[in-house]
Amino acid sequence: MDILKKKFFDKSSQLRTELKALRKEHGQKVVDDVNIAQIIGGMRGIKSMLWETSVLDANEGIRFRGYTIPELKEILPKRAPDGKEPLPEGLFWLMLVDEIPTQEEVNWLSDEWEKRADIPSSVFKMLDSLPEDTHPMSMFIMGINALQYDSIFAKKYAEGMSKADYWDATYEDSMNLLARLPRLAAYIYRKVYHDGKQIEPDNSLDWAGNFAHMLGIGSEDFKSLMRLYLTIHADHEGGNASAHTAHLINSTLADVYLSYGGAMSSLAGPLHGLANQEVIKWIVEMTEELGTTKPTNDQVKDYINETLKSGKVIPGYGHAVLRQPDPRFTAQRLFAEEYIPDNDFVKIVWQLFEVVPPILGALGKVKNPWPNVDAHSGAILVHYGLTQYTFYTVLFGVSRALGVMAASCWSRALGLPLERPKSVNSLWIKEQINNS
Ligand code: HAX
Repeated sequence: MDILKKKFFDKSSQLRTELKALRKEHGQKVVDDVNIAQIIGGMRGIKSMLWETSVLDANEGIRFRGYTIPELKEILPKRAPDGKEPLPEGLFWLMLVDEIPTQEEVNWLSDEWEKRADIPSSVFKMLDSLPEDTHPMSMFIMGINALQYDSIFAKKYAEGMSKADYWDATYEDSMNLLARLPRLAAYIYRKVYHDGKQIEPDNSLDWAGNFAHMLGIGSEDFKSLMRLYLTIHADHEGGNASAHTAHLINSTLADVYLSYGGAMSSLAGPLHGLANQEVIKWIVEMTEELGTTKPTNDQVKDYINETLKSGKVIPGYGHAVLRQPDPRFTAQRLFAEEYIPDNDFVKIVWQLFEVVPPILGALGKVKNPWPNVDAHSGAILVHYGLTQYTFYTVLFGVSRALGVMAASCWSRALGLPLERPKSVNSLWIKEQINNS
């Protein structure tokens, strides 16, 4: 058994025993109320699922196993020569076993993923057969599903695997799929935007650095950006649409290829991960309409009001849980301040941070007028030459895999059951009101 798997087995066995006892002794304790607005309003805030890897606070933002993003930037292992940004391998380790890994442990994980990264040519052939205008996220989802034939969980289940071994097969599938995702995503990028001229992996690099290399943007600064980007987008507790989709599908004992593929379908919606492409598209259209990349605040205000008047949302602003600027936005802002402070699009992103919140606040209905994770990424990616914004949600998806896979391992190790909340109809709601 490898070192990470052994640690995971020990930790998850212990929690499984604890949770069993806790449920037996305290299972009937009431911990939350639900009101009608929550039922009609997309189950907002209803506490109803177990998710170990991260917790989101409305004001403070995300904590991964108790650590904020600035703390992770300090303590997760890094890589020379830049050595400033955390390695996503370290975050996966932390989410999976609740320990900050050593440099050696992270190097082991990079090597392990490198060994597992091969993708069969049948998957590439399938992608090559798709119509040229297929959206990269659809290609990504099809690629993930095309890899499912190789699921260890699915094979072992068909052979009669014991419940006690579900965690093991899920761990192996998760490690294999995580290893393959940068290659799959880079293949799609090079196929769609660079005439199919592929770049072979550089196995001396780490997971994110190699991804940057295979995309064809090999500068050290871009590799650093990818390390940061793939770390901060990884997990946002379990209730967000992509993570929750994975959790629901995986609870049926569908393997992680199927559940993560489903998560990516959720991420592909414009109210969720597709917002990152919508933000830069909206900014580029603004500069084109105004004829300048250095607009005044009044010009920007007019453009925002025009967007709102036409019945659209301001992409990159608002959040279902957060009530402050998203720390993932701030992390990207700090990166841009350090590396590319003079970029015009970056400056527009900062200008929007000043101009948008008062306008959204004045509408009186927007619960969070502050920027979310998607408000910043596009401007930085464009600077480094990744201008093809229809690819941006794939980048987000590669990162989200870290959280979804770690959480899926925990779900199977803890023996979490099939998810099955109760739905109600409007008649039932009216009866509750009349009976109260
Ligand atoms: N621009 C304009 N109106 C907005 C708004 C925005 N950025 N954010 C919220 N509102 C509106 C809502 O559309 C809603 O209007 P109606 O009552 O007329 O339907 C009202 O304000 C109340 O919404 P809310 O309770 O504040 O927000 P929700 O929890 O319902 O929705 C969203 C959260 C993120 C979907 C929302 O803020 C939004 O649409 N933002 C723009 C899209 C976006 O950036 N999405 C990415 C979110 C982060 C993420 O998941 N990244 O992957």
